Amino acid sequence: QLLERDLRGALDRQELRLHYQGRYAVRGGTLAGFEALIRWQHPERGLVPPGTFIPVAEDTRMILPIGEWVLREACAQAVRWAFPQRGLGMSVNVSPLQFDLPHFVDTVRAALHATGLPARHLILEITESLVMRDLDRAQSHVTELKALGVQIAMDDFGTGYSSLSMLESLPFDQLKVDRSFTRHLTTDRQPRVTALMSAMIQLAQTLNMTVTVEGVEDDAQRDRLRDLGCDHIQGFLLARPLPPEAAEQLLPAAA
Ligand code: G
Ligand code: G
Ligand code: MN
Ligand code: NA
Repeated sequence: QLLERDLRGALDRQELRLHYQGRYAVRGGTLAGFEALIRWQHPERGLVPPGTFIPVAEDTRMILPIGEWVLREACAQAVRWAFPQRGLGMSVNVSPLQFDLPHFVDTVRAALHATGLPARHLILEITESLVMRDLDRAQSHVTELKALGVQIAMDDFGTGYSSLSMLESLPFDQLKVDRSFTRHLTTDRQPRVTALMSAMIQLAQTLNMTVTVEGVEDDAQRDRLRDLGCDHIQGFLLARPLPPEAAEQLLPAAA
Protein backbone atom coordinates (compact mmCIF):
# COMPACT_ATOMS: atom_id res chain seq x y z
CA GLN A 1 0.00 0.00 0.00
CA LEU A 2 1.42 3.31 -1.09
CA LEU A 3 1.37 6.03 1.48
CA GLU A 4 1.58 9.76 1.42
CA ARG A 5 5.04 9.65 2.99
CA ASP A 6 6.28 7.34 0.19
CA LEU A 7 5.15 9.89 -2.38
CA ARG A 8 6.58 12.77 -0.40
CA GLY A 9 9.86 10.82 -0.24
CA ALA A 10 9.75 10.14 -3.98
CA LEU A 11 9.49 13.84 -4.69
CA ASP A 12 12.20 14.78 -2.17
CA ARG A 13 14.57 12.02 -3.32
CA GLN A 14 13.98 12.99 -6.95
CA GLU A 15 12.67 9.57 -7.94
CA LEU A 16 9.98 10.99 -10.22
CA ARG A 17 10.71 11.04 -13.93
CA LEU A 18 8.98 12.32 -17.02
CA HIS A 19 8.69 10.25 -20.16
CA TYR A 20 7.64 11.86 -23.42
CA GLN A 21 5.33 10.59 -26.14
CA GLY A 22 5.28 12.22 -29.57
CA ARG A 23 2.14 13.68 -31.14
CA TYR A 24 2.27 13.67 -34.93
CA ALA A 25 0.44 15.26 -37.85
CA VAL A 26 -1.58 12.49 -39.48
CA ARG A 27 -0.81 14.01 -42.88
CA GLY A 28 2.91 14.37 -43.47
CA GLY A 29 3.81 12.62 -40.25
CA THR A 30 5.74 15.53 -38.76
CA LEU A 31 6.20 15.84 -35.02
CA ALA A 32 3.82 18.40 -33.44
CA GLY A 33 5.00 18.03 -29.87
CA PHE A 34 5.28 15.74 -26.88
CA GLU A 35 3.03 14.72 -24.01
CA ALA A 36 4.85 14.49 -20.67
CA LEU A 37 3.89 11.34 -18.74
CA ILE A 38 5.04 10.81 -15.18
CA ARG A 39 6.84 7.69 -13.91
CA TRP A 40 8.23 6.80 -10.50
CA GLN A 41 11.69 5.25 -10.50
CA HIS A 42 11.25 3.31 -7.26
CA PRO A 43 14.44 1.93 -5.64
CA GLU A 44 12.89 -1.51 -5.08
CA ARG A 45 9.82 -1.67 -7.28
CA GLY A 46 11.45 -0.34 -10.44
CA LEU A 47 9.56 1.94 -12.81
CA VAL A 48 6.09 2.46 -11.30
CA PRO A 49 3.42 3.57 -13.81
CA PRO A 50 1.13 6.49 -12.98
CA GLY A 51 -2.00 4.36 -12.83
CA THR A 52 -0.82 2.94 -9.51
CA PHE A 53 0.29 6.12 -7.76
CA ILE A 54 -1.65 9.04 -9.28
CA PRO A 55 -4.88 7.92 -7.53
CA VAL A 56 -3.02 7.79 -4.19
CA ALA A 57 -1.44 11.16 -4.94
CA GLU A 58 -4.90 12.58 -5.57
CA ASP A 59 -6.40 11.09 -2.41
CA THR A 60 -3.58 12.54 -0.30
CA ARG A 61 -3.36 15.82 -2.25
CA MET A 62 0.30 15.02 -2.93
CA ILE A 63 -0.70 15.52 -6.57
CA LEU A 64 -0.41 19.26 -5.89
CA PRO A 65 3.36 19.43 -5.26
CA ILE A 66 3.90 16.58 -7.75
CA GLY A 67 1.89 18.44 -10.38
CA GLU A 68 3.91 21.59 -9.82
CA TRP A 69 7.09 19.62 -10.32
CA VAL A 70 5.74 18.06 -13.54
CA LEU A 71 4.80 21.45 -14.93
CA ARG A 72 8.21 22.94 -14.14
CA GLU A 73 10.16 19.96 -15.46
CA ALA A 74 8.14 19.67 -18.68
CA CYS A 75 8.55 23.41 -19.41
CA ALA A 76 12.28 23.21 -18.66
CA GLN A 77 12.63 20.24 -21.02
CA ALA A 78 10.76 22.09 -23.77
CA VAL A 79 13.26 24.94 -23.46
CA ARG A 80 16.24 22.55 -23.49
CA TRP A 81 14.78 20.99 -26.64
CA ALA A 82 14.30 24.41 -28.30
CA PHE A 83 10.54 24.00 -28.73
CA PRO A 84 10.05 27.66 -29.73
CA GLN A 85 12.60 27.39 -32.54
CA ARG A 86 11.14 24.06 -33.64
CA GLY A 87 7.51 25.15 -33.36
CA LEU A 88 6.61 22.29 -30.99
CA GLY A 89 4.15 22.09 -28.09
CA MET A 90 4.60 20.41 -24.71
CA SER A 91 1.43 18.82 -23.34
CA VAL A 92 1.12 18.42 -19.57
CA ASN A 93 -1.62 16.49 -17.77
CA VAL A 94 -3.28 18.51 -15.04
CA SER A 95 -5.21 16.83 -12.25
CA PRO A 96 -8.68 18.31 -11.67
CA LEU A 97 -7.58 18.90 -8.09
CA GLN A 98 -4.69 21.05 -9.30
CA PHE A 99 -6.80 22.91 -11.82
CA ASP A 100 -9.35 23.70 -9.14
CA LEU A 101 -6.86 25.53 -6.89
CA PRO A 102 -7.48 29.28 -6.66
CA HIS A 103 -3.80 29.99 -7.42
CA PHE A 104 -3.43 27.48 -10.28
CA VAL A 105 -2.89 30.17 -12.92
CA ASP A 106 -0.14 31.72 -10.80
CA THR A 107 1.60 28.34 -10.69
CA VAL A 108 1.53 28.12 -14.47
CA ARG A 109 2.74 31.69 -14.89
CA ALA A 110 5.59 30.98 -12.44
CA ALA A 111 6.64 27.83 -14.32
CA LEU A 112 6.73 29.71 -17.62
CA HIS A 113 8.63 32.58 -16.08
CA ALA A 114 11.15 30.36 -14.27
CA THR A 115 11.92 28.31 -17.38
CA GLY A 116 11.56 30.98 -20.06
CA LEU A 117 9.12 28.89 -22.11
CA PRO A 118 6.81 31.10 -24.18
CA ALA A 119 3.22 30.33 -23.18
CA ARG A 120 2.06 29.26 -26.63
CA HIS A 121 4.33 26.19 -26.46
CA LEU A 122 2.55 24.85 -23.38
CA ILE A 123 -0.65 22.80 -23.66
CA LEU A 124 -2.51 21.89 -20.48
CA GLU A 125 -4.55 18.69 -20.74
CA ILE A 126 -7.55 18.57 -18.48
CA THR A 127 -10.11 15.83 -18.05
CA GLU A 128 -13.73 16.23 -17.29
CA SER A 129 -14.31 15.20 -13.72
CA LEU A 130 -16.76 15.29 -10.91
CA VAL A 131 -14.09 17.17 -8.98
CA MET A 132 -14.49 20.05 -11.36
CA ARG A 133 -17.81 21.07 -9.89
CA ASP A 134 -16.88 24.70 -9.84
CA LEU A 135 -17.45 25.50 -13.49
CA ASP A 136 -17.20 29.24 -12.82
CA ARG A 137 -13.69 28.81 -11.50
CA ALA A 138 -12.78 26.51 -14.38
CA GLN A 139 -14.08 29.13 -16.77
CA SER A 140 -12.12 31.96 -15.21
CA HIS A 141 -8.96 29.84 -15.13
CA VAL A 142 -9.32 28.95 -18.78
CA THR A 143 -9.92 32.58 -19.67
CA GLU A 144 -6.82 33.71 -17.75
CA LEU A 145 -4.66 30.91 -19.13
CA LYS A 146 -5.72 31.73 -22.67
CA ALA A 147 -4.96 35.38 -22.03
CA LEU A 148 -1.45 34.25 -21.07
CA GLY A 149 -1.28 32.37 -24.38
CA VAL A 150 -1.36 28.85 -22.96
CA GLN A 151 -3.35 26.24 -24.92
CA ILE A 152 -5.94 24.03 -23.27
CA ALA A 153 -6.82 20.50 -24.34
CA MET A 154 -9.70 18.33 -23.27
CA ASP A 155 -8.19 14.91 -22.59
CA ASP A 156 -9.80 11.44 -22.72
CA PHE A 157 -12.71 12.85 -24.70
CA GLY A 158 -15.71 10.61 -25.09
CA THR A 159 -15.39 8.57 -21.91
CA GLY A 160 -16.59 10.73 -19.02
CA TYR A 161 -19.66 12.31 -17.60
CA SER A 162 -20.15 15.71 -19.09
CA SER A 163 -17.84 16.24 -22.04
CA LEU A 164 -20.36 18.08 -24.15
CA SER A 165 -21.37 20.55 -21.47
CA MET A 166 -17.69 21.26 -20.79
CA LEU A 167 -17.16 21.88 -24.48
CA GLU A 168 -20.11 24.21 -24.41
CA SER A 169 -18.77 26.30 -21.54
CA LEU A 170 -14.99 26.18 -22.03
CA PRO A 171 -13.09 27.31 -25.14
CA PHE A 172 -10.67 24.40 -25.57
CA ASP A 173 -7.93 24.63 -28.21
CA GLN A 174 -7.50 20.90 -28.61
CA LEU A 175 -9.59 17.79 -28.28
CA LYS A 176 -7.95 14.47 -27.48
CA VAL A 177 -10.13 11.49 -28.33
CA ASP A 178 -9.69 8.68 -25.84
CA ARG A 179 -7.81 5.64 -27.06
CA SER A 180 -10.63 3.28 -26.09
CA PHE A 181 -12.29 4.17 -29.41
CA THR A 182 -9.22 3.70 -31.56
CA ARG A 183 -8.75 -0.05 -31.36
CA HIS A 184 -12.30 -0.65 -32.64
CA LEU A 185 -11.42 1.14 -35.89
CA THR A 186 -10.07 -2.27 -36.91
CA THR A 187 -12.47 -4.70 -35.20
CA ASP A 188 -16.00 -5.80 -36.04
CA ARG A 189 -17.24 -2.68 -34.26
CA GLN A 190 -15.59 -0.63 -36.99
CA PRO A 191 -18.79 0.78 -38.57
CA ARG A 192 -20.09 2.22 -35.32
CA VAL A 193 -16.75 3.49 -34.10
CA THR A 194 -15.97 5.05 -37.47
CA ALA A 195 -19.25 6.97 -37.26
CA LEU A 196 -18.39 8.14 -33.74
CA MET A 197 -14.83 9.11 -34.67
CA SER A 198 -16.06 11.01 -37.67
CA ALA A 199 -18.60 12.88 -35.54
CA MET A 200 -16.00 13.73 -32.87
CA ILE A 201 -13.55 15.00 -35.50
CA GLN A 202 -16.24 17.14 -37.12
CA LEU A 203 -17.34 18.44 -33.75
CA ALA A 204 -13.80 19.45 -32.85
CA GLN A 205 -13.19 21.17 -36.15
CA THR A 206 -16.52 22.99 -36.09
CA LEU A 207 -15.51 24.42 -32.71
CA ASN A 208 -12.04 25.37 -34.05
CA MET A 209 -10.22 22.77 -32.03
CA THR A 210 -7.29 20.72 -33.23
CA VAL A 211 -8.17 17.05 -32.81
CA THR A 212 -5.73 14.36 -31.70
CA VAL A 213 -6.72 10.72 -31.63
CA GLU A 214 -4.82 8.65 -29.08
CA GLY A 215 -3.83 5.01 -28.99
CA VAL A 216 -2.98 4.58 -32.68
CA GLU A 217 -1.18 1.24 -32.90
CA ASP A 218 -1.25 0.24 -36.57
CA ASP A 219 -1.22 1.56 -40.13
CA ALA A 220 -4.85 0.67 -40.80
CA GLN A 221 -6.02 2.83 -37.89
CA ARG A 222 -3.81 5.69 -39.04
CA ASP A 223 -5.07 5.47 -42.62
CA ARG A 224 -8.69 5.46 -41.50
CA LEU A 225 -8.09 8.50 -39.29
CA ARG A 226 -6.40 10.30 -42.15
CA ASP A 227 -9.44 9.63 -44.33
CA LEU A 228 -11.69 10.99 -41.57
CA GLY A 229 -9.74 14.28 -41.56
CA CYS A 230 -8.12 13.88 -38.14
CA ASP A 231 -5.36 16.42 -37.45
CA HIS A 232 -2.94 14.67 -35.10
CA ILE A 233 -2.35 11.15 -33.83
CA GLN A 234 -0.54 9.74 -30.86
CA GLY A 235 0.20 6.10 -30.11
CA PHE A 236 2.60 3.21 -30.14
CA LEU A 237 2.68 3.15 -33.97
CA LEU A 238 4.44 6.51 -33.98
CA ALA A 239 6.25 6.52 -30.64
CA ARG A 240 5.90 5.02 -27.18
CA PRO A 241 6.38 7.19 -24.12
CA LEU A 242 10.17 7.42 -23.96
CA PRO A 243 12.75 8.61 -21.44
CA PRO A 244 14.23 12.00 -22.37
CA GLU A 245 17.42 10.62 -23.95
CA ALA A 246 15.36 8.50 -26.36
CA ALA A 247 12.64 11.08 -26.98
CA GLU A 248 15.33 13.58 -27.95
CA GLN A 249 16.21 11.40 -30.95
CA LEU A 250 12.74 12.12 -32.38
CA LEU A 251 13.31 15.87 -32.59
CA PRO A 252 13.51 17.33 -36.08
CA ALA A 253 16.41 19.57 -37.02
CA ALA A 254 15.96 23.05 -35.51
CA ALA A 255 14.35 25.54 -37.88
O1 G B 1 1.65 6.88 -19.09
P1 G B 1 0.38 6.13 -18.84
O2 G B 1 -0.41 5.75 -20.06
O3 G B 1 0.58 4.91 -17.97
O4 G B 1 -0.56 7.15 -17.98
C1 G B 1 -1.68 6.70 -17.34
C2 G B 1 -2.50 7.86 -16.85
O5 G B 1 -1.77 8.70 -15.96
C3 G B 1 -3.02 8.74 -17.96
O6 G B 1 -4.41 8.89 -17.78
C4 G B 1 -2.33 10.03 -17.77
O7 G B 1 -3.18 11.12 -18.09
C5 G B 1 -2.00 10.05 -16.28
N1 G B 1 -0.80 10.85 -16.07
C6 G B 1 0.41 10.66 -16.62
N2 G B 1 1.27 11.64 -16.25
C7 G B 1 0.56 12.48 -15.45
C8 G B 1 0.88 13.69 -14.76
O8 G B 1 1.97 14.23 -14.84
N3 G B 1 -0.12 14.28 -14.01
C9 G B 1 -1.35 13.73 -13.94
N4 G B 1 -2.25 14.36 -13.17
N5 G B 1 -1.70 12.60 -14.59
C10 G B 1 -0.75 11.98 -15.33
O1 G C 1 -5.05 9.71 -20.22
P1 G C 1 -3.89 10.02 -21.10
O2 G C 1 -4.32 10.21 -22.51
O3 G C 1 -3.05 11.13 -20.64
O4 G C 1 -3.01 8.70 -21.09
C1 G C 1 -1.97 8.45 -21.93
C2 G C 1 -1.67 7.00 -21.68
O5 G C 1 -1.94 6.19 -22.83
C3 G C 1 -0.21 6.77 -21.33
O6 G C 1 -0.16 5.98 -20.18
C4 G C 1 0.34 5.97 -22.50
O7 G C 1 1.31 5.02 -22.06
C5 G C 1 -0.89 5.29 -23.06
N1 G C 1 -0.75 5.07 -24.48
C6 G C 1 -0.24 5.94 -25.37
N2 G C 1 -0.28 5.44 -26.62
C7 G C 1 -0.85 4.22 -26.53
C8 G C 1 -1.16 3.22 -27.50
O8 G C 1 -0.93 3.35 -28.69
N3 G C 1 -1.75 2.10 -27.02
C9 G C 1 -2.04 1.91 -25.70
N4 G C 1 -2.60 0.76 -25.35
N5 G C 1 -1.75 2.84 -24.76
C10 G C 1 -1.16 3.99 -25.16
MN1 MN D 1 -3.16 13.07 -21.53
NA1 NA E 1 -6.38 10.50 -23.29
